Amino acid sequence: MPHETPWWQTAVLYQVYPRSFLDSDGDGIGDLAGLRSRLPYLRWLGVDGVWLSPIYRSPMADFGYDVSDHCAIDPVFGDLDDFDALLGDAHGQGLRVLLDWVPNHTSDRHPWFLQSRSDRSSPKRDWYFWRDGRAEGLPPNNWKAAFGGHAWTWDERTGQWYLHLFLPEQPDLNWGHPGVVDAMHGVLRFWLDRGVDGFRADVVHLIGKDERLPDHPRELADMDLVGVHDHPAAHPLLRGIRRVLDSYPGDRVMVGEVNLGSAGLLAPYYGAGDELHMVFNFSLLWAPWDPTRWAERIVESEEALNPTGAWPVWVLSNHDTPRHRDRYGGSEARARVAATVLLTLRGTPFMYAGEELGLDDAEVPDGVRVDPGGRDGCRAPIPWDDGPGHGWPAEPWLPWPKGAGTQDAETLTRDPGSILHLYRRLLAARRRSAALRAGSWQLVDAPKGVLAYERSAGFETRQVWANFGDDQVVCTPLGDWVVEVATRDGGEGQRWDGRLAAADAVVLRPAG
Ligand code: TEU
Repeated sequence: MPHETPWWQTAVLYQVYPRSFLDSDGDGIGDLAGLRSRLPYLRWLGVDGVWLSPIYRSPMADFGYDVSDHCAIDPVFGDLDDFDALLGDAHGQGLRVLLDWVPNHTSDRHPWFLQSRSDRSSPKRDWYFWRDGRAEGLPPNNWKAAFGGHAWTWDERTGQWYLHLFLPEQPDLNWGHPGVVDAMHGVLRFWLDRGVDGFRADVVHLIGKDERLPDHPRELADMDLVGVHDHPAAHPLLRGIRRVLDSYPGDRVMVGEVNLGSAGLLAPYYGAGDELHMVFNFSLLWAPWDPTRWAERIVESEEALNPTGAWPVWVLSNHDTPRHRDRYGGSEARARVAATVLLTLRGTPFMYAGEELGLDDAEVPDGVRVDPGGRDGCRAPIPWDDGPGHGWPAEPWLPWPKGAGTQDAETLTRDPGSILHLYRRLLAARRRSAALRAGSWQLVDAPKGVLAYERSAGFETRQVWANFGDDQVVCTPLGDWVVEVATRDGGEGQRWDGRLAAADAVVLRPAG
């Protein structure tokens, strides 16, 4: 069978946090109709698809990552008709749609959990993890929850503890029970039948658990279990999930969130091409602003994934971490350099809505914070214009990001020198170049403070030179190059003289 590159390997995907994208009905919370009205903007920008953080019915203890009905849209976002309209419009405009799928846990208000907790003899009892304590008042093991405290909550009615690696409102599903496997496969089918292009699977490594639930080693006891839990039981489950996706036409995709440190630990989650299609690599999201660290992590990913044909994924920001502009000291110049690297690496980049506007976080005072994990700052609403309401019909649920006064989509669209236009040029350059979309990746020797690499496919070559430093540098590339994209005004289309200002980057094509 001829091997065609699947769409998701050449795509750039864009994460939408639906509560914060755009409100259409005046409740201050973003919704599906708001997003639908901005699809032409995404098309103009040049991304290939969106991933929506959860839109299912939810009590919102974790803003949608606590699902109480997997097959209904939460009324705050709209309904299934709104979803179908969004999906139809997106497809009509050539945009793919990925949903967030939350397999590790449900809401404690999900009917499955309500049944499970109702009685020790409930047929759904073992859909979740119920255990006796080690002694009076002592939870069954030493596991800690990601948001603090024990990963166990005592349930008075049936006199046992239940497991939750996140909030007590998010009990863990027991994937060792075939009923859970069937039900969660059914959820995938429900959305695949509706036409979604795939899923982002939330903390999917956690579904594989040793059913004895042994204590976490003492030396790791204070660590977030989410970041170290790596059990072989996940792999057959992932193969089963993959078979569900593969039974549909059209290259449906699953990108998994596997929160393990290094690329070497992520590689097994691709299986032999029969588990996750892609796994988020957060190593740059966690990296300091230092080109040596970036180079190490990119090389590590290449070495871990390339030999098996596993396809890398890059991400700088998401809804769980301060935005990268913030992490780099608030510098827009650095954010421009970071964008240039993100969109020219080998692998599928995931952007986080608003990074193309160079947004930083909102300052969210203590009394206004609503997220149990304190992640409100990066979830601030997107400013669409420079009016007082920034294009929102009512005051949004969170304060505006710090730069909202000048960094709205409309203002930046009018300014060809803006970071928004830089993203657009980078996305266009990637789309036109097989070397950037799918070519090999290799480090190039560069002066201190500069990250440089070459991408090539067949006879086509591109180079990227990115100065992370605070001083101007002069680089001496081999050969003659023309600037294809520059982070600063001017220079595009001209022969490159090797000069990079402080926090400055270029994408180059061979001259002639
Ligand atoms: O996040 C999982 C995760 O490990 C984190 O980044 C999490 O924010 C951190 O451990 C909290 O201390 C995913 C989602 O992206 C996140 O929004 C959810 O809250 C979480 O799973 C639970 O579903």
